[in-house]
Amino acid sequence: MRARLALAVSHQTCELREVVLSRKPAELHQASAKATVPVLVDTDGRVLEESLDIMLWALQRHDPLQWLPEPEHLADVMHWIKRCDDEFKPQLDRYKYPTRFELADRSEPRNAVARFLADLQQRLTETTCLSGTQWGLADAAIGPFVRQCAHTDSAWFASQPWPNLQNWLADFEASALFQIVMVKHPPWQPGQPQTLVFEP
Ligand SMILES: N[C@@H](CCC(=O)N[C@@H](CS)C(=O)NCC(=O)O)C(=O)O
Repeated sequence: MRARLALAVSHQTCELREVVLSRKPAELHQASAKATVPVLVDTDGRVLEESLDIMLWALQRHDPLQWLPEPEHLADVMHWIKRCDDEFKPQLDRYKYPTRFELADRSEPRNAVARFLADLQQRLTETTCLSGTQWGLADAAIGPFVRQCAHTDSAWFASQPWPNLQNWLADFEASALFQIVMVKHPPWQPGQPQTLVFEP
């Protein structure tokens, strides 16, 4: 979803191939040995296998809303994204699927995700958006995971003392871009007509 957000905001016309992870098509394995999603295959055959790389690829081509940080803010923005990916996301998986991790309940991963969310709340008391004064790379990279976390137990998330974070998430979910990237597509099948998305 973070990759789709950047591709959509930068209006990169893409052929979208929706993948069901339990039925990965051979073409995904051929493009990427890692075979995680998302994968982007550029017109020159270059393959990008990390969602953040896809975001940067798209925004470096066209960045009409100036999502890419100014050089002086780059380290800060990348620091938040790295914390999200390295610290928060693994705990989010444990929080979402406790039985897969042989946890008796959600309490322990909940405490872990709450620490990061509380830091985001604090950040959002200092700046309007995670990226600074306007929505940008950090917001788009982190927003989808905060959303997953919030929807795992909506009542718990709503009951936390995080008004800035709750409003930030609500604004994201109400945005036009969110509606665009949430459009559902049927799983891709070989030979089907191209599904073009994010055209200017
Ligand atoms: N760091 C990678 C993570 C990619 C990833 O793990 N994607 C998940 C879905 S969100 C996946 O493809 N899981 C299926 C699998 O690993 O087989 C990125 O951000 O692109």
